[in-house]
Amino acid sequence: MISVVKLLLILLVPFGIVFDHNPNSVANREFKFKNIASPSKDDAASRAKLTLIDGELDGGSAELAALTDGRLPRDEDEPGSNVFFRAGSSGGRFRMDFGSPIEIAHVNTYSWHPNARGPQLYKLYAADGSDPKFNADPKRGVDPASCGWKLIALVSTLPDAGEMGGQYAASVNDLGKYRYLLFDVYVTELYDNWGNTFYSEIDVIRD
Ligand SMILES: [Ca+2]
Ligand SMILES: [Ca+2]
Repeated sequence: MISVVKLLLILLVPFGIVFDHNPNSVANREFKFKNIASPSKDDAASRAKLTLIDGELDGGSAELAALTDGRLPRDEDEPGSNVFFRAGSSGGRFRMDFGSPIEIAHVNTYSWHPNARGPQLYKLYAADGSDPKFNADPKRGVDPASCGWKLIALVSTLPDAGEMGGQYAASVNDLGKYRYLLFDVYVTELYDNWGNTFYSEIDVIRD
C-alpha cells in the first residue's frame, strides 16, 4: 500500500527528488552513494549563514555549523558529528541564507545512524526575500507559504518496511533562484524519544 507521505510527495512535488540508502552492512565513512554525489567541502552551503528558527538542538548534538563544515562522522553513531533536535521533541526549523539570490541546482542532505535516526523527513522551502509579507523566521504553527516562502519538496527517505538504519542521501533538484532555504525537520517515528534524524551534512550546489 502506498504510504500517506509518498502520496503527498507525489501530489505536492513537481521537482525531481532522488534518494539513496546505504544499509548498515555497507555504510562507511566514505559516504559513497550510487545515485548521489558524496558530500562536498566546498559548496554554496559552506558559505551560507545558518540560523535556528524553531526547536532546540539536543544537548549531544553538534552546533548547527556542522551541517555545512564538510566534515563527516566516521562511525554510524557519532552524535558530536551530527546535528539533531532534542530527544522527545518533534524536530524544528532552521534557515540558510546565501546573502543574495543564487541559482540552485541541487540541495543534498546526508544522514547516518544505525536505527530510527537514520532516515530523513523534512519539508524544504525557498524564498528570495522580495515578498512584502516575507517573514524570515516563521515558527512552527506559521505556514511559511503564507509569508513569502515557496514549498519546494517534502523529502521522506523513510523505508516502507524493514531496517530503518543506515546512511541516507536525498537530492532535490532544479530549485531555481533563491536567497534563503528553510528546512522544516520532523521526527521519523514517535514510538520513543529517539526519532530525530542525525544530519551529517547539507550541500547546496549552484547551477
Ligand atoms: Ca558541504
Ligand atoms: Ca558535517
